[in-house]
Parts: sequence; structure tokens; C-alpha cells
Amino acid sequence: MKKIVSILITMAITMGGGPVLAGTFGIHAPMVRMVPPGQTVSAAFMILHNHGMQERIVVAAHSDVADAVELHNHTMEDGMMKMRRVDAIAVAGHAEVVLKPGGLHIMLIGLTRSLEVGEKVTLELEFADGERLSFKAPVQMVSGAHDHATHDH
Ligand SMILES: [Cu+2]
Repeated sequence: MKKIVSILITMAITMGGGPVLAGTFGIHAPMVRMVPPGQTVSAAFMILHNHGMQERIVVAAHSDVADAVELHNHTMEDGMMKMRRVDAIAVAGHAEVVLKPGGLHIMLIGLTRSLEVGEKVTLELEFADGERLSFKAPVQMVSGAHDHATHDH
């Protein structure tokens, strides 16, 4: 019996992410920033939680609400907050990476329709091993700095 268990574990490791992914990679508190009608750019935030031992690398994100979906980060350059595209977001084993305003985020460029507070937008993360993880993120008012954000005052 012990032998069978160890064979199964070996198989799971050899298969890479496989069906194990959904069980070992969690997406917490996902949200899409509400933007006024007519604004064509928004962003998505969430906490990526890798419950597994192996590092997981997000290489792309997808959604049908935007023409282009990019992984972005904010960095300070000459005292100015600049947003730039990143190739990947790596989440080490048993670690969390927070996507939040002013930091890492998923950029939704060229919204294909207007957003409504409370609606759920389908997002998909694509990992380096080709695995894809689909989930729903509610549209919310999000405070905090972002280049494309509107300000209330
Ligand atoms: Cu951005």
C-alpha cells in the first residue's frame, strides 16, 4: 500500500502542475477596479497563494472584457511612480504575492464593454508550464494610487 502511494506522488510530481494545480494554488480576494463608462483601461488585484512546494510562475493573464491583458508593476524612478509591463510574476513555494494598487497588478487594456459594480468578470491566469486557472473577480470601487485611476476630489 505504501508503495502505491509513493508511486502516485511520483506521478503527480512528474506531471508537473496538472490537476494538482487547482488544489495547490489559491486566488484570494480577486477584484476588478470599477471605472466610469467610457474609460477603456482598468486593473485587477488579488492575492496569489501557492500552497504547493514548487514555485509557480504566472506568465500571462486573459479576459474577454479587454482587448489586451498584461502583467504590470509599479516602480519608483527619479521619485516618480512608473508603471511597466513585466514578463512574469513568480510565486515561490508556500508563499503569497499580493497584487494591489501601486504594486503588481493585472492591466485590462481596451475594455470591450463598460463595467458594473458587483458584476463578476472572468479572468484566467496562465502559468509557465501551460497550465491555466480560471476564476471570477467582482467589479469593485478600489481606492489607491494607479496611473489610470480617477480621483474623487
Ligand atoms: Cu498597469
